[in-house]
Amino acid sequence: MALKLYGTAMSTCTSRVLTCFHEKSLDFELVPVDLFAGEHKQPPFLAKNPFGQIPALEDGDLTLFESRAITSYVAEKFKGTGYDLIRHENLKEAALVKVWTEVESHQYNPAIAPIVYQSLVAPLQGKSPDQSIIDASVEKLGKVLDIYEARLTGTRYLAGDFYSLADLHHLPYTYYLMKTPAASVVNERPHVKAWWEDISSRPAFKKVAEGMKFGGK
Ligand code: GS8
Repeated sequence: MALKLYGTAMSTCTSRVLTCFHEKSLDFELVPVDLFAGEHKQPPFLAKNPFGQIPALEDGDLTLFESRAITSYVAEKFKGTGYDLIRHENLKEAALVKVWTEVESHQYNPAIAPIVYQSLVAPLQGKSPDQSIIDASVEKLGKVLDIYEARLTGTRYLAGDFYSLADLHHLPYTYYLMKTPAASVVNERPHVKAWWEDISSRPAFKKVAEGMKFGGK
């Protein structure tokens, strides 16, 4: 039975999982969830994720939510298929992949998400972007990216000289960030910029990015 992902292609967290599917060359079905109609807050979807957020995965009788938990499951279950995202044959490299996936989750995402929300989502909801939130988040993100710049001076990717789930998890939010004036925070750091250009040009992500449009942008 094919994997079923409930979500929408424009959503960052859904795109994270879709990119993983493409890296692994898996068959899957994307079941659309209409956020604008509030479908994610209705009982059928709440039965899949009680927190009422997309995406959710169904694999036979297993239901999962949390995009990063889903990608980890998929990368592990299909470790012999497609690109190895978790370095499953090397314990130390696998541990570094975990370190940098945690960094994305706890350092990078909290800094970048408010910039994307204020710049692209708030206007769609008829609200004006709050520049003070954007400015504070850009400063926070800059500090995180100073550490990335130093790291990427020594290795081509975050966990080492190999692309991994750690890099992949950054793709959707950074893709939207690069459509805003805050893109300078990436462009000003040469190793971060080269890393971004490299990871965002992988065919798996290019396919996913075609569906990532916010109000036509
Ligand atoms: C976050 C899911 C999330 O924020 C994950 O899966 O990684 N930590 C979770 N989903 C958003 C769309 S992401 O673009 C969502 O469902 N928002 C609607 C809402 O919260 O009501």
